[in-house]
Amino acid sequence: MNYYILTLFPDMVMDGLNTSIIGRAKEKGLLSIEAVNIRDFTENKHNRVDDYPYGGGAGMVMQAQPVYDAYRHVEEKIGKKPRVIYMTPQGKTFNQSMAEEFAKEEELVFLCGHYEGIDERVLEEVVTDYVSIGDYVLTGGELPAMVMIDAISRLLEDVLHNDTSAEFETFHDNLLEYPQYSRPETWNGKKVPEVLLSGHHANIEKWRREQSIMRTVEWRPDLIENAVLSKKEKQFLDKYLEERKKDLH
Ligand code: 6GU
Repeated sequence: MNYYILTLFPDMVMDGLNTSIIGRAKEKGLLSIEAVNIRDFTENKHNRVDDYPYGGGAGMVMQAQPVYDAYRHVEEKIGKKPRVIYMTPQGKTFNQSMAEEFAKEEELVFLCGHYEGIDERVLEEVVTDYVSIGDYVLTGGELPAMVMIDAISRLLEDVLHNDTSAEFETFHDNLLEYPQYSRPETWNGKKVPEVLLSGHHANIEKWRREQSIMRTVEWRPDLIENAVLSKKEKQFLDKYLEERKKDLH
């Protein structure tokens, strides 16, 4: 995977992505990240990238020309039209399925805006995907791009040590993860659930799935209708919802 980030703050993204697992994946050659400074593509003496909005209004708008030339620089380097993701609170909300879809690409270009946005004409010309990371407003697209790169990169082959760990976690089957316990067996007067000490793998698996189902019902009820459940698990869910309804009355 080769990531390109079009940004006014290349140090911010490069510093953030050089640490931890993503930094190690870079060193291992599993992915590459290049930040392209949009300001390097200005054609005016003062390297200005923004100007007043036509029609008036607050704030400044990033101009089309430097954004387009920065994009073209990347396109020429790659030798084909890449997927270009514009980070904007107006976009489609990023989720795990989108991360899985983006992880299939060979190149991804992230366009990070600032100020009140970017001239619409260049967006129409280059952007293929409009993506938000949630319903709140940020000062720029750099943090969202870093969030997305983290979520996508951990799905790439060999990036995580444990090659199965991405499969058995939160959002797999649209369920939240089950609770985890480690030593000691008793901490602060609280014991680890007995079944986990039993060594009975089938029972442990069943208990974990049921915990995932209950947790999803309690914490993220919006996910449960799309959960991927076996017939037995569906029965467990129905019974749990039934009992819960009684308890609430
Ligand atoms: Cl993707 N960009 C910006 N600038 N703000 C955001 C966002 C993205 N997602 C939520 N807020």
